[in-house]
Amino acid sequence: HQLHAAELERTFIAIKPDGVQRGLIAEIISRFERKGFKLVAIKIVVPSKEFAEKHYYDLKERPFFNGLCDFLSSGPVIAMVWEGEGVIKYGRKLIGATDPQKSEPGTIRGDLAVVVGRNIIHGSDGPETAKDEIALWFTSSELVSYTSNAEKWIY
Ligand code: RTP
Repeated sequence: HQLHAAELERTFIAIKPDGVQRGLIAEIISRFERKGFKLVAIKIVVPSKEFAEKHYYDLKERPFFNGLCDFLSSGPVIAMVWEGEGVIKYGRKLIGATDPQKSEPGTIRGDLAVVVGRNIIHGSDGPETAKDEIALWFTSSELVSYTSNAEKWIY
């Protein structure tokens, strides 16, 4: 596999079990795709509780940590890596505020979710987290480098 150019920003995005169960996979992928971001890794997995605890390690002191990890490991999750200029920050913008009651209409959570404990999607919150989360969920051989022709018109 070709190494990706260092300047191509990548973020980790997961559709949580509620988003998968509700049939929102295509809807969510479509929003990232139409924006012009590029999908470079994708898989469906049921994370173990231990794995969920690793993913949410930074929140281990929060009162909702245990319930959150139970929830993430309760069913299939779509794990993805998206690439593109500004994808970490803008991906968060597409997703909307953590609490769906506060996320704007037009965002994924604003349009499709109601409560914070069932907010259908996760996105890395910065470059360091993105790097760590991509490494936690994917091996380097699962990340695909390819040239898309649309890129020269969108980027
Ligand atoms: P995420 O990591 O899932 O993208 O969400 P986030 O950055 O927008 O929010 P964060 O503060 O990192 O919280 C992670 C997830 O924990 C759940 N949560 N529950 N009060 C609660 O019950 C509560 N607060 C947060 C949410 O599922 C949130 O996405």
